[in-house]
Amino acid sequence: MTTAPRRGRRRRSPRRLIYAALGGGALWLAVAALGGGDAAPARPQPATPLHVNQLGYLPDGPKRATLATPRRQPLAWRLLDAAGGTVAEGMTTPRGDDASAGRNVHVIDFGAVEATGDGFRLAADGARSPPFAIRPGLYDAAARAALSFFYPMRSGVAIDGAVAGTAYARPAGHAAAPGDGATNKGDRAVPCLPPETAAEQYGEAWTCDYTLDVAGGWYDAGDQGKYVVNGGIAVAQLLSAYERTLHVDGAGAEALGDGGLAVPEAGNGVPDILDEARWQLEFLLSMQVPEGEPRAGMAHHKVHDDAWTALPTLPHEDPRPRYLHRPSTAATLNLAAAAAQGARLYRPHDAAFAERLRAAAVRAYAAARAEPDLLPSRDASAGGGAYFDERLSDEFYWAAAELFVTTGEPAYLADLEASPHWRGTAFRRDGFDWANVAALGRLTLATVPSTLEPAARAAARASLVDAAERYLALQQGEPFGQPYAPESGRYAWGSSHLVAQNAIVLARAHDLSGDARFRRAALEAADYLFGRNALGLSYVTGFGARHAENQHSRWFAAQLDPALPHPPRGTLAGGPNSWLGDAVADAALAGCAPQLCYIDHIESFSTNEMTVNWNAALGQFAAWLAEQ
Ligand code: 9MR
Repeated sequence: MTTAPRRGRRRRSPRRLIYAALGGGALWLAVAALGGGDAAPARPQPATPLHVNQLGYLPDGPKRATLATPRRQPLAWRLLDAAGGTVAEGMTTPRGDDASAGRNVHVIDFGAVEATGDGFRLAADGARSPPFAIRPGLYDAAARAALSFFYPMRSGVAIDGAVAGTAYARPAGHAAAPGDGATNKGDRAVPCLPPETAAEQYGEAWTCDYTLDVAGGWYDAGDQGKYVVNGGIAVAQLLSAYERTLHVDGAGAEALGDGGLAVPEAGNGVPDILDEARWQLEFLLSMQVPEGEPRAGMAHHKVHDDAWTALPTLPHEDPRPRYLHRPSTAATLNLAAAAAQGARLYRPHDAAFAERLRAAAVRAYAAARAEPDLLPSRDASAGGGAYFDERLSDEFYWAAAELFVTTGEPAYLADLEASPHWRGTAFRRDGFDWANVAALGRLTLATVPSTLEPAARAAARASLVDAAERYLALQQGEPFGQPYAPESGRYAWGSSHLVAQNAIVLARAHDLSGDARFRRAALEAADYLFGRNALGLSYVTGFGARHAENQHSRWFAAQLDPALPHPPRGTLAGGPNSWLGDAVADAALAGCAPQLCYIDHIESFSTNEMTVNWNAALGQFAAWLAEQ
């Protein structure tokens, strides 16, 4: 089950990480993480105990910082300008022991400051913060970068250095046609798993007798798999960022128009974010089982290599065979939801494409209803993530919501009304993600005009505002200002995007209610992502004085090979993960308090990966931030 690393590589590769699937287990196993006598990486330490949003603060927004110190009494603080002069001063508010950081902390509130400029620092308890700005427009570049992240993630096409930046130019990955004899197999005619492999991974000798052209789409993450569930939520959040600009007065930051992003289609008359989303939607459509085949209309769960490849491996150098995995109801409903949403948004730009999306969504939804519990497998994790999910009521709800809003068909409304999510809350305390998607349906019902009855629409809106109240209350208990306090007390895999998701709910509640508390709460949530956290690190590459830059990736792998680039500016790191789950994290972080369970190391895939769904959350949030 272990994949041998490729031999005879041209590039220097000081460390290699090899994965094996655990037969019968969902976890990934790092079998050779620290080769060559490398010392285990040290436990990360903040550079200063005074933590700020390293981008800065908006003049009319909240301005808070967090100080870690053993001292229990209020302490004096000063705000210094770039020349070192005192602009403001005050006393800290002690907040006691913070379980998320494992430290005694104080909050500094300098919200009354009216000065603007760059190069401010806070000073307190003998410490100084990193520099930061107080001015408008702080998030414009971050929004553009976070949403331009997807282009260098494209599969099946050469990445143009003139668009993405010269360091990001690369040949097309997985683009070879059958018969080319290329080492890189290409996604143009991908077969289904061999039955003996399916028997091991799915418990049945499943296969198919067709191949599909599934070239295109985005690579998921640091690996080169393409997964319909994760790809679906990612594209849906990009579509939602755009859709908001159609329905919210004053929304419509230029970043979301034509020419706002670094994509090759800029200037074609179509909003760039729709150009980018289409690249992925076309891939999702290609994963649908063709008419006349068993399970026609369902979507294959995923396509990826048969075994994990070593780091680094550029997409066009991946030599492994790739297979379609068994269709799943979850993937089918993701396709239905994302395609249904796309159908209403592309109609003004390309009616034929919109119609293809609508028809595919209708077909997928019907196929999912016909086979409502075809699950992925926990054990299909050789060469790709399992994306196992066994609770599908939320996927049904999301798909029915998108189809109802797009088509107005009463049958979808009937399904919605019968869903356990129709009345219950759709917003989890811990944040929505690829496996928990009811929030996406609820956000659409609450914010997109439709033929929903006024009372039902009002209920959806009230539930959104109610969720925002709950995130606000969580945030008030967090001295670092993140609206994220998981029930278990432990931070999840991809925690940084869960902060962004809860912030998006706050932002959308502000859109609906105009309640300024929600706007301030969403703004303060950004502080955590950009450096006001226990590690004093911005989780967004290229933004902030100290930022993550070694996210787990097979091709943005500068840490392993200096000839390769770091992840692009605007890449969100997964962030602290209390469960750890890779050899580097296990060695460096054992016993960590939740916020400290993170290491900016390329081999720490459980704390420091990058993926399209996390960046979609960041991009949607940052687009809102840029507008403030
Ligand atoms: O984001 C996924 C997270 O919710 C799961 O806990 C984790 C383990 O199964 O997998 C994450 O997804 C990874 C996927 O399996 C493979 N591509 C990279 C993804 C991000 O780490």
